[in-house]
Order: sequence, then C-alpha cells, then structure tokens
Amino acid sequence: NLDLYSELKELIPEYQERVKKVKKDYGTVQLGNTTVDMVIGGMRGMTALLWLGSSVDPDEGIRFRGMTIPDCQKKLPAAIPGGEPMPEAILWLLLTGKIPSKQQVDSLSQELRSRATVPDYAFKTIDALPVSAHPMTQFATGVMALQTQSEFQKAYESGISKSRYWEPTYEDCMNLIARVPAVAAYVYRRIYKDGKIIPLDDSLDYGANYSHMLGFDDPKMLDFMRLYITIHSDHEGGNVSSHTAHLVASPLSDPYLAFAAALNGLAGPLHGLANQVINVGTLEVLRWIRSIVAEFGTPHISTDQLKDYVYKTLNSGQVIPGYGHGVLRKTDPRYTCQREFALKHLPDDPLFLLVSKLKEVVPPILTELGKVKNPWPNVDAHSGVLLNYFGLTEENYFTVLFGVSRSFGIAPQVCLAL
Ligand code: NMX
Ligand code: MLT
Repeated sequence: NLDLYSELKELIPEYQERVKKVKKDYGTVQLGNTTVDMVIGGMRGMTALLWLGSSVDPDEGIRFRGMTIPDCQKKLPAAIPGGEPMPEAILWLLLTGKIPSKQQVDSLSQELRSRATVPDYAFKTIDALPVSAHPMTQFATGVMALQTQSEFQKAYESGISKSRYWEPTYEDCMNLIARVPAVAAYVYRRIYKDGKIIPLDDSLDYGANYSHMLGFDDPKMLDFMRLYITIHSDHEGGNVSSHTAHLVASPLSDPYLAFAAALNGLAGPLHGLANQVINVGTLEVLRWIRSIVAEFGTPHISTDQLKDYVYKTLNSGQVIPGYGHGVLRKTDPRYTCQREFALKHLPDDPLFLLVSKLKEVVPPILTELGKVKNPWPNVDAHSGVLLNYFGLTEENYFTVLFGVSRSFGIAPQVCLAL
C-alpha cells in the first residue's frame, strides 16, 4: 500500500485479534512484583502498560519497533543521500511496525502537507496570550484551539461503532501531526521574530518544512531537524508526556486533548524542559568561556574550572540538567547520535567542545554522590548546542521542538489502543 491508512486498515483487525488472544491465553500471568519503591517512584521499573511503538532497555536505550537508532539511520529512508531518517518514516514504522519504502514515505509527506492548514482562529487564540507567556503555554493553547476540529468527537457523537474508533482517531492524529509545526513555528515567530507566518513549502518534507517555517533553511539544520524529530518521537510509555497522553486518551478524550495534556507534562523541568535548562547552563558557561578567551587568549577551559562549576550547581541544591534518567543506566543513544552529528558537522564549535568536556567531568561527580542511579548524559544534554549552532538560540523554545516530535509517538498509542 502506498498510503498509511490502507496499510493500517489491513493491520488493525489482525492486531485487535492478537491482543484479544494474548488476553485470553495469558490474562492471568503475573508480570513481576510491585515494591514500595516502585509505588513511591511513580511506577519506576513496573511493567504497567502495553506500549507498541518503542521500548527502552536500561543499558541499550531506545528501540523503535525493535530498531535501534543506528538501525533507523541505516534502514529508514532519508531525504538526502546519506542523510538522517525522515520523521515520516519513523511515523510509518511506529504505526505499522514495518520499514516504509521511499515511495511510501514521500506519499506520507505529501499527505501531511495536504492536511497542514491551520485555521486562523488557532493563531488568534495564541494572540490572546501575552507574548511573554512561555512558548510551551502558547503551543499547548494553540493545540487546544485545534481540538475544535476533532473528527473523533464528531464520529462519537454520531454513534460510531467501537471497532471503528481507530478511523477518526487516525484522522485526528494525522491532522494534528500535520498542523503542529505551523502552530509551533507561529509561537516562535511571534515571540522571537516579526510575528509573520512563513508558509509551508510544497517541495519540502515534514522535518525540513518545520525548520523552514521557523525561518531556518540551512540544509544541515533541515537534516538535523529530521534527526531531532525522529529521536524525540517516542520513549516507551513510562515517561510523563507519553504516559499522560495514554491516560488522558483512555476515557476516549480525543488525540488533541491527549496531546495537549502530554505537552503540559513535557513542560516540567525534570522532563522536556531540561533541554532549556541545560542550554541556560551552557550559555552561562559560554559567557564564562568568552571571558576566559578575552582574559587568557584561549578558548580552552580547564577541567578543574568545569568541575568547580558542576559542584557549585549541586551545592546550590540543583540537579545537573541533561544527566540521569528514570529508566536508562548508560549514556542515552539519543545523546550519542547527536554527538556523532556534531562531530560530523561542527567539530570545532566551542559549545560542542564544552558539552563533550562535561561528559567527562559530570559522571564521576554524580557517581561520587552515591545516590544517582544513572550518572550519564541523556538526550537533553546535547540538543541545545546543536540548535544554538544553527542559530536557534532561544532556549525557552526548545521544549516546543520536543513537543512537536512527541506527537508522533502518541499516534500509535491512541490509534491502536482502542
Ligand atoms: N543531578 C543531581 N542529582 C541527581 C541527578 C542529576 N542529574 N539525577 C538524579 N539525581 C538525584 C535525584 O534528585 C535523587 O536525589 P534525592 O534522593 O535526594 O531526591 C537521587 O539522585 C536518585 O534519583 P534517580 O533514581 O537516579 O533518578 P530519578 O529516576 O528519580 O529521576 C531524572 C530521573 C531524569 C528526573 C533525574 O535524573 C534528573 O533530575 N535529571 C536532571 C534533569 C534532566 O536531565 N531531565 C531530563 C530527562 C530526560 N527527558 O528527556 O525527559
Ligand atoms: C523521554 O524521552 O520521554 C525522556 O527521556 C524521559 C523518559 O523516557 O523517562
């Protein structure tokens, strides 16, 4: 099938049967013991949800439908030769479990473009907020305005049968995914630029178009955006945003409502907002680097100076943003692939060098504390420096990029959980 809907129409009845059979055959099988720590820790380490799109191994990190990030980089279609996987490809993979062909991905790009028109009142709803409102607040507000277009809500009111819930849900997911970049880009243009909307370019794929609508057309940034959306799309079901979407969708709240709720969870500094915080940190260090460069005539910061900075942060009662994780116990592969991207495209960038040095300095210090279960860097420790390099320097906006990406991971949950 060239289109995703036809592919799903074939797969979903099979999937529904499989879930029924698993329930019938294994419904009473126990899946482990619940400890007090798990309960106090908010279900830490507890197998608690059926999550189809991805799984996170503590040591190995994310697998999307069984595929690691390097697998995705090798096997999913790219927009340019040797480039990063296209977000359309990860969406196809998440929903179907199959690797799409380039033709299927191109047809999905086209479909998303054709669904991308955002009603004017969504922009006006955002305009009702003060420009000083946090970008995540403006973004979630825009998403709530889009909710008025929910197909699921209409279908439910007209009495659609339960076995067909997935169809209007799928429509909502596709419309939502197609429309969030324009809403998110408007938030950026409104807060940081001239407030003018840059229209979608019909020749560009999803990731490239989002970057274009933000106002960034450097081909390397377009490819970084594809990678960014791909790796931030999903991270199993235990994290706050994905879990929230699943929970909110369970009483048949439509995908817009579920996604807006997810965004509000993502806006917490221990979750998605950590990428903003790490950048604030690194920008402070950047200022510090500049003062060192000015004073000593060299950009090289000593390891001891960096250690002092880390201790100072910890001694003031703060966490080191970008380090640690609820599930992972090794370096996040999403950090590693961003590092590889940086090594390829910006090996000499001073902020990148600083982030690299932080990876040497921070883990031993966190280990020394004796209580941190994972002293290694997570996804948020790296994205800020790459965005900053390409000119997207407004760190308060970074979590919105994470949010746009997370709309992908939520789609399989709400479409297939029904
Ligand atoms: N810096 C300082 N202390 C830390 C850190 C860190 N990066 N990570 C964990 N700890 C502390 C934690 O605060 C807790 O202390 P206490 O017992 O005094 O409350 C102790 O170590 C044990 O925590 P863990 O079991 O290792 O971690 P937990 O699963 O509770 O939390 C995070 C996971 C991600 C919330 C935590 O590691 C953290 O706050 N990291 C910094 C924020 C961050 O980078 N968040 C982004 C996560 C990824 N994302 O994309 O959402
Ligand atoms: C995420 O991508 O959601 C974060 O890494 C948080 C998590 O998975 O717990």
